[in-house]
Amino acid sequence: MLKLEKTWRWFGPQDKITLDMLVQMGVEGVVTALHHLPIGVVWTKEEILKLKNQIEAKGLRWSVVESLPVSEDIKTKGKNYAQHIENYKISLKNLGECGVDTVCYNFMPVLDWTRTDLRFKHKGGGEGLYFDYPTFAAFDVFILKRKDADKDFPPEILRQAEEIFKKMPIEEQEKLVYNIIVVTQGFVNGVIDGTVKDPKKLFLEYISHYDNISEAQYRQNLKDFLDAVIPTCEEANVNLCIHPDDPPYPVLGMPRICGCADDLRKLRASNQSVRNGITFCTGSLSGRTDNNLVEIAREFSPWVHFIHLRNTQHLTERSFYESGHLYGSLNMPGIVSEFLKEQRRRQQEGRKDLRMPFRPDHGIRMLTDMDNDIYNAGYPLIGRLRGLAEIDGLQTGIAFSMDK
Ligand code: DNO
Repeated sequence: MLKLEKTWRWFGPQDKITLDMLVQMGVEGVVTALHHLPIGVVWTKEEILKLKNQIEAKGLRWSVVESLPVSEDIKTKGKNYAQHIENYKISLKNLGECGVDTVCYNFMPVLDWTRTDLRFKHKGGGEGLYFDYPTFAAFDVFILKRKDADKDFPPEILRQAEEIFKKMPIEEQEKLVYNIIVVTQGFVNGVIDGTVKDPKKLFLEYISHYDNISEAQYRQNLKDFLDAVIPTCEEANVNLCIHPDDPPYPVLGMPRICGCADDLRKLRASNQSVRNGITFCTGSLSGRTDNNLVEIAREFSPWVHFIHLRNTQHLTERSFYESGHLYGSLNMPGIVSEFLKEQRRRQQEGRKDLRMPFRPDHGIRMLTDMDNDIYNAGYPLIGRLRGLAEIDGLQTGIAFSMDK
């Protein structure tokens, strides 16, 4: 029975969740990266094969690279632009020659994903990630004190932000800075790590690199990046797939250009190779209540090379918490059905890329996840295992009735 490949994000040999554990859990493909290498350098075949052999020795496949990070110099056309593009191309070529064929990246300025609370209490006792828009405004306007930040928020949100800020003890403010600028970024190859003395200052400096980059210019930068690397993907048989912006609209005065159907249309129009693909991240795209995810999945499924599945519960138009995998504001059966249909279409068309790897994205911290602090924020063992099992059950049921 044709089903989406079951994958799991593994943070490499340091990860407390071992490859043996993944085998036990029924994982088929591993999603990982050369996490120990700094952004911008070449991934040599030797390094790639070292990790790949480790994965394959357990009977698993290195299914997706998440991520081959795009440096700030590439995004902003900074001084190392040409060198970093060249290195990116070599890394893609090396990955392809080593048989790793799917590469995820994002094009979010400075920040990757953003949350205001990493331990939001659920009714049942579990904990998960939370994005509260007024708290984020409080961070931007009153804590970071970014110039003109107040102009970016509606008056009612600003009023709430001020209230929140007034009641926020200094330790809470520091925690918010840490949550937004450091901890969610570090393990995903962020530009600022925990060793930096004054993260706010450095962060504002990075933000200032975007002062003169308009949305149109930023789209052009993405197109230039794609036009430079996609020919290498074609030669090396590598599918590149952009991760949507999270949250999917501009934040901190910088452009964000991959957050809705229209953005994805522009992305596809800018370079029409099938290698110019998409990581369909339900959680990220759901950060806008006007995004209809089933429709977006239907429209773009031919170019989706990788799928992140998780649910969110909307609280207001822009605030939400991550509610596990099956239950929440999103129609998960509808979304999964679209990809199972796409798999069958690909089979009929004779396409080779039938795996369509999905991973349970994030998870609720629950049960023995609570016993210690050994997992990356958003990536607990039990919460994700529950998501893997739920989605696999869902897809098995749907695939069974489709093929009957
Ligand atoms: C968050 C992840 C992202 C993703 C990158 C891809 O949990 O989905 O950090 O890995 O944006 O480059």
